[in-house]
Amino acid sequence: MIEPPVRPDGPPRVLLVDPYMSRSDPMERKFVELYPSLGLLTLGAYLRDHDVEVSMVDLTFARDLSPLSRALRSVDPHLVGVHTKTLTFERAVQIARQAHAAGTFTIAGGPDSATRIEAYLDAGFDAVVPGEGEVTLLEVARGIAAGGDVGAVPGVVVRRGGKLVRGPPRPFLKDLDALPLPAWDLVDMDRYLHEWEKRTGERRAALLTSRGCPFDCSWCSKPTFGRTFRQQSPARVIEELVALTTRYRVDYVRFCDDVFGVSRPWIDELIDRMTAADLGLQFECLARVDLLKPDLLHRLRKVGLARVYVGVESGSQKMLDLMNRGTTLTQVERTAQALRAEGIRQFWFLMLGYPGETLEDIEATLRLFRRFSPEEYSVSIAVPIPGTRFHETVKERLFGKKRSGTRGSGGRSLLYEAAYPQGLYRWQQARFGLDAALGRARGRISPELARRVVHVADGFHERVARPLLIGKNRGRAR
Ligand code: B12
Ligand code: SF4
Repeated sequence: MIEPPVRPDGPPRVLLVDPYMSRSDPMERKFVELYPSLGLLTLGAYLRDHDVEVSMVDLTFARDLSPLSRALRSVDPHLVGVHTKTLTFERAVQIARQAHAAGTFTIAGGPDSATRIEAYLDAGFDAVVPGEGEVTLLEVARGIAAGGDVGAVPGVVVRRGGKLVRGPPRPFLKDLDALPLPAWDLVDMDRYLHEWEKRTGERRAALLTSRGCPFDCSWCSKPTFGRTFRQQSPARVIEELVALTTRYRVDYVRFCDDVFGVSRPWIDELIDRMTAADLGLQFECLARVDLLKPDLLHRLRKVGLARVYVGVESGSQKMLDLMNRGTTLTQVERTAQALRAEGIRQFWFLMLGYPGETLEDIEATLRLFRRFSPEEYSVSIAVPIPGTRFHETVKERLFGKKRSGTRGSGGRSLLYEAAYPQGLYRWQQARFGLDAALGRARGRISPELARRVVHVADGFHERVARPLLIGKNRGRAR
């Protein structure tokens, strides 16, 4: 634990760090969409509004940690605050070490440290903020700059004498409209926009209109905001969209909310305001099939909705119910049809290997996928994230320590003893891949050829792959 240095030299100086490095992550780079961390940009803006000097090291485009060493020298911060995701744990720890070597207090926040507080404190961080960060970080920054102890600040966790010491709970912000616009100038926005322009021809940026999610899917980890849900007003959202279009010539935005458009009156007002503002934007969002009514999709398309991420998850109603998803196959079908009719691209999330799933359930998912042939999709092997009901259900059946975390699986490895061996799920993923490839080839190959390929692949599945791959667990739905 670093003793907070007494530096009665002006306002607190905070250095925020995003440890994600796209270059050192060649496997993920293909899949990860590059946007600066909205959490850090909002934290930075909030601190600045309260007279804190804020700098940021965004490692997204960096090759090594040299930008951090430079910033530690030039900024001489009172405190280094690191955003954490499971993927970046090791780098976060290296950052804490470098900051300590420079005599600086280190604090971790974000989804990974929120679920593994002790791991971060054990690895050398002085404190963790597992919840909403704005007010807590401000109070910590002021406390550290004044040379005080921050162990009792609400929302902070530290280790004292080997024990975890938690400050009192930090209430959630009541009014998200009171938050300033993200401090985009803290990162290299030109570089992000340039990368997007190169890839898609569009200048893309991300924004959030809400925090949290009121639904309760049993595999979903919501470490920071839990089941709480707060929204900005549609007017505040328009203010942010106008700023992005005028300052950065953004022409495509991603609404990064956990679920976009939870409230129908809210989204109707947003659409009215977007129509009036006439920003010429296209946009994408993640939404639920129970909320995406056809008339709403029609209105959204008219104001620029180009693509929707939909959590379809399974083609079996039994599985949707086991996941506590709260959606029906009828809603999935209605939404998929409406999206197709409106010409909006659909990206489906599908999941295999959830407890209770049989081969017949997987076939039902494949049939649904074939019927609607979404433009994009991801089919992952279910990942039991600590803290979720799914994890609770299978925690006695997790594979060895290395595989039991959420780390590195990316939905490609089986992390617990499920109904079938990993090879069976990988093979099923390949079957979805074949269908998707045939869907993409539509127009270039004859429908008859496509049908024959599917027929041969299904025959191979029935006669060879399935008997070979289900192994000893034949027919056991766990
Ligand atoms: C939008 C989003 C994305 C977007 C944009 C990401 C970005 N650069 O902002 C995209 C689609 C690109 C994306 C990609 C990925 N994401 Co993502 N994403 C989200 C999502 C839905 C919202 C994130 C967000 O902006 N939240 C709102 C802000 C305000 O909250 P916040 O970031 O948590 O920050 C607050 C607090 O945590 C805290 N805080 C945060 N940092 C710090 C630091 C300090 C010092 C302090 C004191 C406080 C603090 O204060 C902030 C303000 O109150 C979350 C789910 C969620 N609801 O959080 C998943 C989530 C963060 N993503 C996740 C994952 C796994 C990924 C990927 C690794 C997926 C992949 N394999 O492609 C990549 C990683 C990309 C990267 N650059 O790191 C996981 C992380 C799980 C984990 N434990 O690591 C989450 C939690 C989803 C989940 N439940 O699985 N993601
Ligand atoms: S999966 Fe989506 S809808 Fe379900 S609880 Fe998580 S964020 Fe909410």
